[in-house]
Amino acid sequence: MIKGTFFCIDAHTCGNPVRLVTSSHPNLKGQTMSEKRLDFMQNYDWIRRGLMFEPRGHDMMSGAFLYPPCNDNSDASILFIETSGCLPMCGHGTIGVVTAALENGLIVPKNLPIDGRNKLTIDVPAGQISIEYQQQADKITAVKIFNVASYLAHQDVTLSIPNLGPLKVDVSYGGNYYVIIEPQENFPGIDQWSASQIIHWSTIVREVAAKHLTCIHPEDPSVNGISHVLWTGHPQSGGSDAANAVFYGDKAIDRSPCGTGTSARMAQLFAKGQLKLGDTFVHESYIGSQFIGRIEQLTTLDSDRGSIPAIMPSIEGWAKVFGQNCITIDDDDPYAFGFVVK
Ligand code: PYC
Repeated sequence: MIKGTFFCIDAHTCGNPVRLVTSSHPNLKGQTMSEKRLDFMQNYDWIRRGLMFEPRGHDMMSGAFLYPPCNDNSDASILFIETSGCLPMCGHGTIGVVTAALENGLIVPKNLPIDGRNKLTIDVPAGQISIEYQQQADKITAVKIFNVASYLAHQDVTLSIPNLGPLKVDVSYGGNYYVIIEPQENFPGIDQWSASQIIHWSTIVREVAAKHLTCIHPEDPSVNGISHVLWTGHPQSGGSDAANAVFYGDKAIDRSPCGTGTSARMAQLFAKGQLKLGDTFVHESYIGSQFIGRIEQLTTLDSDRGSIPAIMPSIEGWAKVFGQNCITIDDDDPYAFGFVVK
């Protein structure tokens, strides 16, 4: 029995894949994207596994469904589907989805440009985000995300990593929780480690961090857990302020500079006095592509232990659409729901 046929637009954001699924949307229960995400994870996760993992996807695959807006003042909603699960927020995914959707008439902005700036408001599981985009003829040339409130959750924690030694880390939130590791005695920087070393140590660091550190979003407990590891190092390209390699899923290094990772990194650097309100932060990916980050505003998050200082970051990047796909998930295929080679 065929389970489903999915039309998709394939794109990449600064090198990292984005598969926008444009048909066969499951009818999700809930009023908010946070509730709809939980319904998808409980009842439709086979779609994510089928479209993201091999043989239809690969280790880095990342995608999304567009849904109608949840709030009256929004233009659309996004549900993220990735090899790492259904993320509360994905920056490179948003840039790719907005580009592919606008270029194909799948989002029609409710409002005319304001002060010459094209704007959208989008509901995502982590909250409501604003977008500004630039367009030349029929192409979207840049997308800037005004992301959710981002904050430093744990500071200067020493983790004991078997066969590597102690690592001093921070944990920061930018739409997902990131363990952030800067160069130190047992880590020389991403420029000195191969991709396979980063992947090897990331799985161990994430496991150890998850055992020792609790991360629950103060305003939405369904957003919880350390999913990503962000390693830092010296930038290779001119104009970059910093470089990073973000590990996600089981074997992926983000080819883009990572939108939620860049937000988390700016929140960490702000909390440690190394960035201030209004600063820009050009962040470089493992392949040298760049996002422009900025600390737009300061805010607080309410928690049961009082208010937590946070930043409102923006991240700007570009995406290119390169193909269309019609993918069938047929359960007579032994690999219908994907596999991971470890
Ligand atoms: O850009 O936020 C991001 C992201 C998360 C995982 C991969 N990319």
